[in-house]
Amino acid sequence: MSLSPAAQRVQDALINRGTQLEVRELPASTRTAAQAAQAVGCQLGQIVKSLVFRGTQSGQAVLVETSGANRVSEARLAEQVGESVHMASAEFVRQHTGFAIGGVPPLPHAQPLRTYIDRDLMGYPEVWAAAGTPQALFALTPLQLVELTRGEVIDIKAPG
Ligand code: 5CA
Repeated sequence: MSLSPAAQRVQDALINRGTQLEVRELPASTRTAAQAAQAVGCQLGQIVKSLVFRGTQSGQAVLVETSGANRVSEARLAEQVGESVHMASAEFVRQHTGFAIGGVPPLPHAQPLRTYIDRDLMGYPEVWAAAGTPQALFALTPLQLVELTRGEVIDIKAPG
């Protein structure tokens, strides 16, 4: 079945990186982590949220791959990045990733993004990430997520 253009861009990147990972476009919305988990029948924690933050001073984009069950601690992220950070605007997200919020994938991006990965994701055999649109996802192992994003695995969740 043919994919929408944004989902196809993700599928092409996965092929180009030498994987056999397969993008699936679903009939249901996967715009939020909860919807995504319901659509594929996995735990909320297995959904990969690709969240973009912006360095307050530098303006640099930082990508955080977070478990769907967690909130990102901006304080912990700031420690890693070396400056305070805040959630990026929808426009900034599109500019730096090439995708709209709700479908931002771990790759490919309009510009290379410094990437951190929530350590909690490493505890699952399989996780699901957005694939370019609010109805597209793909499954991968946490190790594949690390390899594909060249991200750094850190403790990033907000306590509580
Ligand atoms: N497809 C789903 C599951 S993979 C997905 O993309 N979820 S997500 O969590 O990665 O992307 C949605 C996130 O975008 C929200 O959790 C929220 O942090 C962020 N967001 C939503 N609206 C805005 C907005 N207007 N400006 C900035 N960030 C936003």
